[in-house]
Amino acid sequence: MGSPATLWTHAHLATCDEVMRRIENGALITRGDRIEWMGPAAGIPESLRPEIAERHDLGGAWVTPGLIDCHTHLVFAGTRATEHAERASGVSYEEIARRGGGILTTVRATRAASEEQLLEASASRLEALLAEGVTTVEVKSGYGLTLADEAKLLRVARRLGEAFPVRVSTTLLAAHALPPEFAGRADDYIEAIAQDWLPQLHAQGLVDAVDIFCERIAFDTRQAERLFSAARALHLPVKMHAEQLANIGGSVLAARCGALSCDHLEWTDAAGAQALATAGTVAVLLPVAFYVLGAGRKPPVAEFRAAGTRMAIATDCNPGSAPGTSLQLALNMAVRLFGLTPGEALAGVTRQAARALGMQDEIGVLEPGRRADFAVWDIASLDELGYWVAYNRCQAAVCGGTIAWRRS
Ligand code: DI6
Ligand code: FE
Repeated sequence: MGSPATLWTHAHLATCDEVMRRIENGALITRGDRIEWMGPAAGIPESLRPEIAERHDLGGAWVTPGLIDCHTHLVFAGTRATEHAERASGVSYEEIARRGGGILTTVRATRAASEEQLLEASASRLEALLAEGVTTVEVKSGYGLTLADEAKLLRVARRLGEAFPVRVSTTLLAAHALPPEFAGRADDYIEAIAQDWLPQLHAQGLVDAVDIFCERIAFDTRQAERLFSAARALHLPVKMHAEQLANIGGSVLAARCGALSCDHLEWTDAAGAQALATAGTVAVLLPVAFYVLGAGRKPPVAEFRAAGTRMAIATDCNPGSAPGTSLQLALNMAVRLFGLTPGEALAGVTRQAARALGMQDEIGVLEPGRRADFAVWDIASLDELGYWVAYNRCQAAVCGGTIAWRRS
């Protein structure tokens, strides 16, 4: 009872729950922003029929939970097309970073950009994600690296969440690179974030989680531990970028600290996989970054499977290692390059991605009571998700029971 209900018929449902249940010839009833009922179309409860005020015929499409992009650096200014060209002629990502380019190139451009300019640039990227059926996006800071500039990035992320029906989850990644102001003083920089920036940004309601880039060219595990203890004191969840370029012990530490996710993981070993599985920390795989950097090593998917590590997939949208806004392409690459099954890849952008954001009770699965976020697909079989290469099969994206985007 209450607000009028909406009936979505002539659909095949992929619930993306633990058993990846499918309901062919199904229907959904939503009310407000929630799923109220779902099941075979023949079983629509008589009691609900009189309350249906709106109907949508989905024409035999597949419906999945709205996709979740659980790792992006969506808010940035400028491009790194020049560095991309240099890498094509053999200069490595690490070399470019060591000489003050890489992330710091984007930091300079982002500091120089106004909040409005950043909002405009990021909005067009978010629009592209939405048009692929993405209804929740995580957005990291990390291209400001001063208190004021990190706040600016996080405010843009929050404003995107207000301007779009898409849910935006924000992550403070001030520990992304050492800014020039702190050259040679990495410990002092971590202290500044831990003691000063994080509490202030949190008090402004700008931080949903805290992340750190744990690599030889960035920060070590001791510094990660320090930052995580500051996050814990504020009851904020933590995440980590680890083992993209080398293994310096990040994933084991992330697991020990109960991180929501540990991301990249090309250099993770069996012990890391086991630690993540035991802790329930999601391994977020980022195949677009793997592809763009021409990385020589793949994440240990067989070890993850053997250990029972949950695997999610994300775009890593950023101007350096993953300049793109296609979660469908990431899905295809996860299957083609990393050997995930289409089912694992689909779970990786729905149920597992929700867990990587700590939102598993709210989104990521089609189930009565959950938020009515779903994507409608112009496909005959679910295996087509992960099959097409950069060919958008999304027909409509529904956020909180309302059509947020539809193919014209
Ligand atoms: N890993 C990544 O994939 C992004 N950040 C990070 O720590 C890339 C950031 C960039 O190159 O701009
Ligand atoms: Fe990243």
